[in-house]
Amino acid sequence: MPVVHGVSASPFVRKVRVALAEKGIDYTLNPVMPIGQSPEYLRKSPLGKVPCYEDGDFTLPDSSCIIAYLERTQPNPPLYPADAQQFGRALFYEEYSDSKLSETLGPIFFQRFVQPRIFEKQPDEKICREKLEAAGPLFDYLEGELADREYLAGGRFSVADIAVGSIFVNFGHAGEKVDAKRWPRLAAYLARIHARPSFKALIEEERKSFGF
Ligand SMILES: N[C@@H](CCC(=O)N[C@@H](CS)C(=O)NCC(=O)O)C(=O)O
Repeated sequence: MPVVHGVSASPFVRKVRVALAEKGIDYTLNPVMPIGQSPEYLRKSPLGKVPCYEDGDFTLPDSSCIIAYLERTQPNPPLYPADAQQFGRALFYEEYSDSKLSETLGPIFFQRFVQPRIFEKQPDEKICREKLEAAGPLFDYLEGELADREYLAGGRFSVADIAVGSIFVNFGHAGEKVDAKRWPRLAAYLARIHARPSFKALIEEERKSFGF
């Protein structure tokens, strides 16, 4: 059975787990922490990051690479739009989430969740306030992109929704949620995406294991 290396709280690990669930692929989770990895793990994942996917003697790091690989091994249901332009848009939303959203929302999760639980430190709320302020324009952007669409690209659930949905799970774990008065489309979209069985099962599993 394939193995996903990485802890469940990582939004990048969650991306891969959601894709596997959507495609109905069984796997086991090996909860490798993203710090102090063993030399053996670094040989599999040379950038020292989680997730890394392992199937027999095949190893592949990086959530985006892993999901693209899974699409080739198990094409149904597709997680990338067939239309060339929508395919490109889906890849861009994935990148927007993995870079811009992650850089902005990630530190809030780090302060509120990682600092107290892993490093036994109080969160720095000044950093959280600054990042929440910086998140406003990003939420405005997503609100505009969604318009009246159910999914971000291609008219169906795709890697774009996996990436965006996953980073917002961490936002929730950090005790935050998107203000539905200010960003009604984004808030409704996230509720829809997180209600899918693939996301819902992981969110419930994580909340339970974190004692929420
Ligand atoms: N582009 C990578 C990013 C993965 C990533 O940044 N993972 C974090 C945990 S959420 C990590 O392993 N950080 C450790 C490090 O940067 O050294 C992917 O999509 O898998």
